[in-house]
Amino acid sequence: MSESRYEYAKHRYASIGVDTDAAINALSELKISLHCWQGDDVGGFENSGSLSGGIAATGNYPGKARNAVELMNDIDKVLSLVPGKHKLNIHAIYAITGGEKVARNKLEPKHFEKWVDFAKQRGLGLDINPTLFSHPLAADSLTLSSPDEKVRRFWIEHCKAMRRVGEYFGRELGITCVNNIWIPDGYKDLPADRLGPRRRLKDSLDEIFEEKIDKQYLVDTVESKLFGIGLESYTVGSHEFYMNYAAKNKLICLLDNGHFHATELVSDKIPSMLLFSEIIPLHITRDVRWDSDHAVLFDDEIKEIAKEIVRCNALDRVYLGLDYFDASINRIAAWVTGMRNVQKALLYALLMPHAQLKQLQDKGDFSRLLVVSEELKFYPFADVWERFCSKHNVPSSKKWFDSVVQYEKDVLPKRITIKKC
Ligand code: RNT
Ligand code: ZN
Repeated sequence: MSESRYEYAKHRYASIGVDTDAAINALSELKISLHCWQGDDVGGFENSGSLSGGIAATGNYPGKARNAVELMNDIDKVLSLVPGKHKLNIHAIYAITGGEKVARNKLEPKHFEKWVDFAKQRGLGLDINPTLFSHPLAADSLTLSSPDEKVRRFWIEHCKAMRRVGEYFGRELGITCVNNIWIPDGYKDLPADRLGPRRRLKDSLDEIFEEKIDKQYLVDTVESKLFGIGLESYTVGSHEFYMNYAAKNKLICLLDNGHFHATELVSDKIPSMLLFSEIIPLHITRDVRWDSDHAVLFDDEIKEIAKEIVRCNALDRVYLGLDYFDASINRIAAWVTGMRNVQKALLYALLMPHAQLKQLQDKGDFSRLLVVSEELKFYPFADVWERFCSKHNVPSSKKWFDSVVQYEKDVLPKRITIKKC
C-alpha cells in the first residue's frame, strides 16, 4: 500500500482527535483465541462417531483435517494470514494419545504435550474445554445434570481432569489458560421438573471447582445457552443459572453471541457484565436465525461488541475467542475471515472519538451525535487496516485468499485416504 494513502488517513483521523498509530499499536497487543474445531467440524481425534449435543456442523466441503498433523498444518496456514500473536483453543477430544484409547475422565497433561510444543514453538497461548458431547455417555444429552449418578460422576471427573490440563497449559506457557465448561444438557419437550436438573448441575459444578487452582495459570468460565437442536424446550445451563452461579462462586460467565434470543444483543450485555465481573470471555460467532455457527462477518453486531469493549476501556478485561464451525466453505477461509473480521471490528472501534461522542450524549445533543456517527462510517478505515496488515507482514485484502486457494490446490486433494494421528 502506498505510504501516502496511510498518511492521508492518519491526517483525516487526526482532525477528529484520533491517533491511527496508537490504534494500530493497541490492536497489535490483542490476542484472539483461535478455535481448533473449525478445522475438522468439531470431529476431534477419538473417532467416537458423529457430533452430538444439540450442535451441528453443516456442509461437506472437501479437505477437512483428519488428524493432528493435518490440523496443525492448517492452523499454521491460518496463523500466517492473521496479523499478530494469538491463542489456540483446544477441546478435550483433540488429545493426542498416540493411538491409545484414553477415557475422557482419565485424560492427563501428557496427552496434550504435543499441543504445548506446538504453542511454544509459535509463541501462542492455549485455552482448554472439556468435551461433554459426542460420547456414548452423553447420548441422551444429559451430562453434569444427569439423574444417572454413574453418568454424572464420569463427567465430573472429566471436567476435573481438564482443569488440570488447563493448569498445565498456563504453567508451561506463562499465559493464563481459560477453561470453559459448556454442557448440552436439556430436553426436547416440556420438562416435568426444571429444578432437579439445575440442582444436580449446581452440585456437579461445586465438586468440579472444589480444587483450588492458581488463577495465574487457570481461569474457569461457564457458558450458557438458550436451546440446542433437539433440545428446544429446556436448557439446564441457562443464562440466569450461570450468572447467579458465577456471581456466588467467583467464577466467570462466558457469553456466546449465538446463544441468546435473536433480538437480544451481547453488545448490550457487555457494559452490565463489566460492572460486576472482572473478566468477560466471549465466544464470537454469527448467528443466522439460530445458533448457526457461520463465520463471523464485519457486521453491525460485531462492530457494536467491539465498540463496547473499547469505550468501556476493557481491552484487557475481555477475552476474545471465536466459536463457529462452517463445513460448507473452505475451512481455512472461514477461520481467517472470522479472525480478521474481529480484528477489523476492534480497529474500527479504536478509530472512534469516543470521549467526544460520550460528551454529545451527556449534553443531550443527539442530532450531532447521529450526524457525526454516520459521517465516521466514511472515514478511510480500510487504509489503516492495510497498514496494520503490512506492519505484521500478512497479506491485505484479497491476496490472503489467493494463498488459501493455492493451499487448497496443493495440500487438500491429498487428504483422501484415512490416516492415523
Ligand atoms: C455450543 C457452544 C460451545 C461449542 C464448543 C465446541 O453451543 O457454543 O462453545 O460450540 O465448545
Ligand atoms: Zn460457544
